[in-house]
Amino acid sequence: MEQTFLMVKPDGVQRNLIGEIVTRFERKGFKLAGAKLMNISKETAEQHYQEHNDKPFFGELVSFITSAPVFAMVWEGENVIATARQMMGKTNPQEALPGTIRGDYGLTVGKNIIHGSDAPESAKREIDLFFNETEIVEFEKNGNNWV
Ligand code: RTP
Ligand code: MG
Repeated sequence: MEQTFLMVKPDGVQRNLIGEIVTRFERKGFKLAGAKLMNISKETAEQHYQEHNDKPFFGELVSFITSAPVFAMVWEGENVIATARQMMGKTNPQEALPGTIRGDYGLTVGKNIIHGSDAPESAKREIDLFFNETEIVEFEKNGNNWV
C-alpha cells in the first residue's frame, strides 16, 4: 500500500495542532503506520530539504525546522501522497483554500504547519531518512475494509 511522510512542523506542535492534524487523516480513512515527536538535527534538516539548498530561503527553512520539536509520521492508504497534499493545501497559506490544513490554520509561507512528501520517490527517501524499519508498524485494521 502507498505510504507518505507527513510532519507537523514546529509551529504546528507549538500551537497544539498535532491532535487536529492526526484526526483529519484518520477520519479521511488513512492508516497511521508510524509516529514520533522529535528534534531534527541540522544535518537531517539539510538532507530533508536538499532540493531547496540553492534557494534564498534555505537557511531560514533549516533554522525554523530545527528550532523546536516536530511530529513525524508515516501514513498509508490509496493515493495517500497526492491526497495528503490536497488536504494540506497550497504551500502559501494565503493561497490555501479554507478546509485545508494550511488554509484553516496558517498565515505565512515560512510557518505553514505541515510538511508532506510530494512524490513516491521523495516519500520513500523521507520515510527512510526519519524512520528505522522497526518504527514502521504493519498491522491489520478492520476499519479499512469500510473505506
Ligand atoms: P513542504 O516541503 O514543507 O511540505 O512544503 P511544500 O512542498 O508545499 O513547498 P516546497 O516548495 O517544498 O517548500 C518547502 C518549504 O519552504 C518554505 N518556503 N519558503 N520564503 C519563501 O518564498 C518560501 N518558499 C517556500 C515553506 O515553508 C515550504 O513549506
Ligand atoms: Mg516540498
